[in-house]
Amino acid sequence: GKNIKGIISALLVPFDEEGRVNEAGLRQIIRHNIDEMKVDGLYVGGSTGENFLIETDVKKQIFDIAKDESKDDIHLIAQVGGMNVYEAIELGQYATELGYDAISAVTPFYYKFSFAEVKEYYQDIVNAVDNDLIIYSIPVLTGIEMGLKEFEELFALDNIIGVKFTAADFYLLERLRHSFPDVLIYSGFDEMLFPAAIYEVDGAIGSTYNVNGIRARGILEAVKDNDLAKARQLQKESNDLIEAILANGLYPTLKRLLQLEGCDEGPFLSRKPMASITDEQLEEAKRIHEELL
Ligand code: HMN
Repeated sequence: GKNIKGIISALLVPFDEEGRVNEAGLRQIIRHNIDEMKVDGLYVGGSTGENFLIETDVKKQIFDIAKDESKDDIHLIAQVGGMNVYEAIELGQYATELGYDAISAVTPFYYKFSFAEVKEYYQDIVNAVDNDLIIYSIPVLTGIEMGLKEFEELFALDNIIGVKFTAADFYLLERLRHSFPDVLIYSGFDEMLFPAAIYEVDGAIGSTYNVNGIRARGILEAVKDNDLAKARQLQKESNDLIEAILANGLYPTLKRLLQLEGCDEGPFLSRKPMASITDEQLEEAKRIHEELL
C-alpha cells in the first residue's frame, strides 16, 4: 500500500541497563501508538529510535518486533540509512522481506558528502532493494542541504516516492509541493505541523506523536476543514507540550511520558552515550504529564 499518509510516529525504543532492547516495553509503546494515538503508521529506526547508536542485528530485531506487534494494521516505514550504504541495503532487503510498506534512508552524514555522492547512495539503495523509498532530509543533524534542483534529481530515480522534510524552510516546502504534486511529503518538525499542513503535506513523521498523536491528527483535520483557528489552537497546545519536553530532554522525557501513560514493563533507558533520565527530569516529566499532555 503506497498511500502512506497521515500521522506517523517515529518509534521510541526503551533499552535496559546493558543497552539491550526492552522488548516488552517496546511492544507496549507500539500498542499505545496504535490503540491510543490511532496513528496511521510507524517510522522505525529513525533518530528517535536512537538508531545510529545500535548494531545491525539489533536494528533487525526492532524491525521484527514492530512488524510482529502491528501486523498489517498500520503502515510501516523502515529507516535503513546511515553512513554505511552496504548496511542500508542489507537492512532494506530485510525490512522488505518482512513486509514493510516502504523504506526510508537518511542522507549520509558526518563527512561532508557532495550531492553526487548522496545521489549515488540513493541510487545504490534503490537498485538493490525492491521497495519504495522515502528520502529523509534533516540538514540540522546531517549538514546536507538540498534545494529544489537536487530533490528533482532524486525524485527522478526509480522507486523514490517521497521525502521526510525536517527543516523550517517553508519557501522550499512550498516549491516542492507545487513542483511535485505526486511526491509524498512528510512534515518532520512536529512543532511546525500547522504551517506544513497549510502547504498540503501528505502527512507527518515525528517523535512527539508517540504521546501527542491525537492533537496532531486534529491539526491535519482542522486544516482540511479550513478551520484555521482550531488548527492554530491545537498547535499552540502541542507547542506548550513540545517546548516543555525539549527543555527537559527530548527522548528521556518522551519515554517517561509513555511510562506514565501505562507502558510500564521493564526499564525505559536510553542507549549510551545518550544519557538516561535524572531525578530532576523525572519530576518535571510528571508535571508535564499532569499539566500539558
Ligand atoms: C526520526 O527520525 O526519528 C524523527 O522522525 C525525526 C523527527 O523529525 C524529529 N526530529 C528530531 O528528533 C531531530 C522531530 O519529531 C522532533 O523530535 C520534534 O519535532 C521535536 O523537535
